[in-house]
Amino acid sequence: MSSNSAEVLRHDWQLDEVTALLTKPFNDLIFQAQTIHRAHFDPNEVQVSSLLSIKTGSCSEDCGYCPQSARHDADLTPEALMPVDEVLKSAKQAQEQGASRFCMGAAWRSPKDKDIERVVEMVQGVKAMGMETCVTLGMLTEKQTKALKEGGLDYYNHNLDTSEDYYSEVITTRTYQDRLDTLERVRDADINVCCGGIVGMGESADDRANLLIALANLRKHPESVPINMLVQVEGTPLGNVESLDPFTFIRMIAVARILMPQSRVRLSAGRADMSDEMQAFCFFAGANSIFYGDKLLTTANPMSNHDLALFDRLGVRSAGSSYAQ
Ligand code: SAM
Ligand code: DTB
Ligand code: SF4
Repeated sequence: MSSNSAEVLRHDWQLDEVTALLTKPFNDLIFQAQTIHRAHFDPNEVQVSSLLSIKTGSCSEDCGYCPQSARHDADLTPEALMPVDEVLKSAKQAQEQGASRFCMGAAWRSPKDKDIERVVEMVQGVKAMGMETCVTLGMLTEKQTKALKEGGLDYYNHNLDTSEDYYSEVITTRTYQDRLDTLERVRDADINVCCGGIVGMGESADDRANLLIALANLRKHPESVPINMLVQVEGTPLGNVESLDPFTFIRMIAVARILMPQSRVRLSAGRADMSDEMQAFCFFAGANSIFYGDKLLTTANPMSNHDLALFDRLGVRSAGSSYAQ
């Protein structure tokens, strides 16, 4: 099956259809998502990616959820771009613990060309270890995108974060269109796209549906779709929003699976605050990827040995990362 075969993949989802899915009786929704999941993936395999913050804090953007913005007051020690050898040491450790993909994140609005040179060295080093590579560096120029591709980058993470309507409530220093433009450049350079969003930021049900629509109606579905539950960080504007009903989160995972049947749907940030049972439900709803390792970028993630024990209890194996073909 081609990764974009017309009989399977749609790019014309409408709000009424997606709302109908998100509000279906829970059992019907989960059954539908699990059925689609099984048609495309081994239901007992979950791909594991490890994250490292290679440049931390002092970011000029004002993303309301993010502890790394210089405009907020989170308790965080800024750190300059890490030396290549330290990054590679960390990647080796992640590989020894069982990660198949190493994701490097930088708190930049957009990188400088000289930053890209160092990031390319990191990508080359991680690839040489036999791991897949992902970076998230903010907005990219065409030249930078090409340099990353030539360096062997497998995935670029750039999230839409929320619906276009709600976006300006959360971020004012760059536009939704800026994000779409970077995603286009990444697609044009033939780098796999990792693109998702955050829920639990005080958005409406329509905003959640419209986020999923924006993702699924991209010209090609992102190969990797991280669904983050907001990690509420003290000192950020969203540090104290009302928590989301866990079932709403599980429904988002299920509908992401239905809309983008061949994509890896990642149960991303927020797992440290989720019960094992809730995570198991997310896997049943079609999530088949996680961030693994004791830290996300700056906040806590479940301990690796806890995740390994959970996989064991669920009979889940960690998978390579292939996109469903
Ligand atoms: N600076 C780059 C950018 O924003 O594109 C890359 C790093 S940024 C930290 C990557 C993503 O992390 C954001 O787009 C957002 O989706 C996610 N993120 C950041 N803070 C979060 C939080 N508190 N809870 C959940 N997700 C968060
Ligand atoms: C994504 O969608 N989630 C990750 C990754 N892509 C870069 C980041 C989550 C960050 C959570 C807050 C923190 O640890 O700073
Ligand atoms: Fe900066 Fe990225 Fe955080 Fe926004 S999400 S403040 S761009 S590090």
